[in-house]
Amino acid sequence: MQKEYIQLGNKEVYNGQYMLCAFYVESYGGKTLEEASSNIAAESSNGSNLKVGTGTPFSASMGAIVYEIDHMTSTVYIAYPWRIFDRGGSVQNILTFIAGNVFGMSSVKACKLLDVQFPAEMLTQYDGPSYTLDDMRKYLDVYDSPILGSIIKPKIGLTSNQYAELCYDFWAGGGHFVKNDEPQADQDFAPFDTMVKAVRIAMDRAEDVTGHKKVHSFNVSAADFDTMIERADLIQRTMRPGSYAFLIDGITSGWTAVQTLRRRYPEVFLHFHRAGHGAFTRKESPFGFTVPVMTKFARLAGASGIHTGTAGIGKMDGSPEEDVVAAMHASRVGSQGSHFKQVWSTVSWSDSDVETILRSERHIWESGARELSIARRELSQMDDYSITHKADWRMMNKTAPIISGGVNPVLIPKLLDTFGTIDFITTMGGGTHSHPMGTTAGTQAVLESFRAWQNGQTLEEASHDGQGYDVELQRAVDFYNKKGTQATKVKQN
Ligand code: CAP
Ligand code: MG
Ligand code: MG
Repeated sequence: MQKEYIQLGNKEVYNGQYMLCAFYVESYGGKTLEEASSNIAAESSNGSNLKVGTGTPFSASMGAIVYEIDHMTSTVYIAYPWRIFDRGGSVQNILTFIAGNVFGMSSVKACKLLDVQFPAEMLTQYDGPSYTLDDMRKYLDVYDSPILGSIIKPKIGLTSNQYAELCYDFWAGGGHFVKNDEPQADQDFAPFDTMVKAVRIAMDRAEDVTGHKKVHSFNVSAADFDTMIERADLIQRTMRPGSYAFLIDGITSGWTAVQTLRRRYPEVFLHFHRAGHGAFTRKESPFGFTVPVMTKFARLAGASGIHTGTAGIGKMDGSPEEDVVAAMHASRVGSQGSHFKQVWSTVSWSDSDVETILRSERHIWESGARELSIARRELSQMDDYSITHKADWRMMNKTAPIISGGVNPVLIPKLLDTFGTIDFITTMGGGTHSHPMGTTAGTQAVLESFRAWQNGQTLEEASHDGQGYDVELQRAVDFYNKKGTQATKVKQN
């Protein structure tokens, strides 16, 4: 055992100089949690599996500290002096330390990073989001509902014009936001540049017909950064400012791609798609980190929005304990994780402005989404909102939860009640393009379902009240109920 890393009860770790982590740990060969966690702390900070004679008192002070062990839950708490991380705000580097070699150690049977806490002093070293959901709301002039989005399906195989036509159909139906699907890139049957140009034409038509602005999120993930930047620049030349977002497959492209886009294009909504995360976030995975942890790092890296899951309501694995918490970590000034409270303000709690913001935001969150649009407008007139929004040196800007994956009009009320807010983006692919009357009707059913929720009506009442899109919603209710895409799925054991 490397005893120097075990410092149970050490209170220094709360002095703002340490990033705190909670790991679930199991080890092979009957090793105690002390032994296993001392090796994890060494390997994830300044050490290895053997004590070396080449260290110095300073290098020793840069070691991680195991400051608490909970034998009941097999949870170990490890504090990292954040000075060891690459200066200049590299999230990739933090994860290489704490979510790197430790997952490969032969003595460890499970090592899952359950939660992480960044001290306020550390937050100032990282970019955080620049262009936020509030900026997108302002561009779209949409405050009283989630941003209603779609993903064009089939996922791949359409030509650029066929793709753009479906964007038009969704936007013409009243939808706000369309994203490329995560694998869509530069395929020979839908070359990237012709897709972008076709989308611009479709967007112009839809804006003429509806009188409302629209946004499209283009996937700029690519083989190399030069190509990624070429695609981003092509989009900027073709689209109007504010009308586009950059989607990056953050897990398969990597954190450096995320931060490169954040730094080169601070005036663009950075859409973090997390395809591949299930390999290490699912409960069944003994190694990796959780969805709330991934979400926290995405906010630190500067994602304007990240997919945070549907809390098990849609088609993907997930739970309220993880996905609702992840949504709060993404978007709130203060959020409670499974092991730590995280405050995203870079000033101490004693700052009265921060307390006012926290109080007003808590009121908004707890008063539920129906009042959110009113409260958000009031808040935007309140002085302290300007502190949150304008002087981001006090706060790390928010990241928008993107709630997607098997969502359809029938599930919207359940989503809204589960997340208790309208301040997110939701995207529906199958849930709009499979509507028996087609994409536009699918979109109208989405609008009608949200309006039902907002008015406190059941879907049955809303689809027979002679207001809005009764038929489209009724057909959606019949179709999706038959499809058994109800919220309460029975989990396979
Ligand atoms: C949703 C989706 C998104 C998932 C990603 C898909 O399509 O486009 O990539 O939402 O999952 O390809 O499955 P549907 P998550 O609306 O047709 O399901 O949001 O959990 O990261
Ligand atoms: Mg997709
Ligand atoms: Mg109606």
